[in-house]
Amino acid sequence: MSHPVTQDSSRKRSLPRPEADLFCRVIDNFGDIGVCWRLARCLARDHGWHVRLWVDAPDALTRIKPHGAAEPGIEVLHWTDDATTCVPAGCVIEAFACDLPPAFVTAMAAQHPPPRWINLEYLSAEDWVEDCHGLPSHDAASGLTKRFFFPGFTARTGGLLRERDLPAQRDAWLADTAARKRDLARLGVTVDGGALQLSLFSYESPSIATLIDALAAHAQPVQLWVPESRSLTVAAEALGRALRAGDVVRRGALSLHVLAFMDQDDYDHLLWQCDLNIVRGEDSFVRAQWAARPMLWHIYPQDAGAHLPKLDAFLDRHAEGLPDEVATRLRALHRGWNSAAAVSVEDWQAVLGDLPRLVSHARWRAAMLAAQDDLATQLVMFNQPPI
Ligand code: TRH
Repeated sequence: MSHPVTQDSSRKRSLPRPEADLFCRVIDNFGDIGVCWRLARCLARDHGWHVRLWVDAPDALTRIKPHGAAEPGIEVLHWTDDATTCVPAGCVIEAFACDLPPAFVTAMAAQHPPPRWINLEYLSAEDWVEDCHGLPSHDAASGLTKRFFFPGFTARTGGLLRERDLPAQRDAWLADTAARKRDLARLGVTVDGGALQLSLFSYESPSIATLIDALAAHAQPVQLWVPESRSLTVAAEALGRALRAGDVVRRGALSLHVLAFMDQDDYDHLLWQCDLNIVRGEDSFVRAQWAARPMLWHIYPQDAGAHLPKLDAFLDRHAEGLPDEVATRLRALHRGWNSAAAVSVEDWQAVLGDLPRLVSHARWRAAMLAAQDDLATQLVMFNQPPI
């Protein structure tokens, strides 16, 4: 039974023909819908597009979408094959090769001219992305041409998802003590001014146990903020007790605070206020870079270490400009965290000692990346028919 999940579910007909149909299939976790929701918001807010967002698992969206008011310009629809019987928009975005409903592709082929069919790929820092970005692919069944859109870190890619005013928003929020305290208090975050601030949002990793040991032994008090997620099960094992939102556990210099899973905007606030963020996947990985703070990336694990070249390619770019010894320590931390090797307490102590240098580097990287056109802007330009 399909139940359209529209902003106004009482309305059967759709809004006027949208500029984009964006299809999202939730594989697991929150990244697929996290990226698609953010893209839809950028297209609507920064470019005035009306976006029809088709989601096969709308419940995943409710976890990350700011609660309350509808998002102007975005119509969220439950993607079940019989629900996609509408006139395709001028731009059809297939997120992460999710395979569009055949009937929808047939409807696309019946349009004259047909919509621009864009396949939004996963983000990678690898060099080959530049050669593949924008390439066409002929779909024999429909006779249509699909074009590949690769996010990336360089001018020869589709860029990174970023709201147009994000850097200014971030800096204004950080400068507004009252807003910061109010927004963080709502999340259960009370910052101890003398304590180092870290956040943890990773997959399961044996390194979480040594992170706890390293922070407990740290010379300075540390507050570790852990939203309810897959990190929590390993942290609970390491601490020998169950953990749930609202819990605070102290070990030496460390106080570990468990937070409820929050919406994307609130999670940005947590990232912005921390001194170092441990993130994962794709969207939180990008958001940590926009936070302009040091970070550790837990890449989405793949069999036989297939994810490691992607990790190394990112570190090659991310470490550009760092002193060699600092870059070496940051790589060792990433390699340890992203492999069975696990990270030693000494690895953590070395990188925590590098924080002042890593902070200035993170600020420089964020400003350099923000100088590039953001992904939604590039996609709007990419969508223009050839002259
Ligand atoms: O959840 P993820 O592991 O998603 C992954 C990746 O996207 C990966 O590339 C993909 O292959 C796999 O799914 C299928 O990590 P990611 O990408 O960081 O997405 C998490 C989303 O959750 C992101 O939009 C941030 C958001 N978030 C919240 O909204 N609230 C929170 O409290 C937290 C911690 C995260």
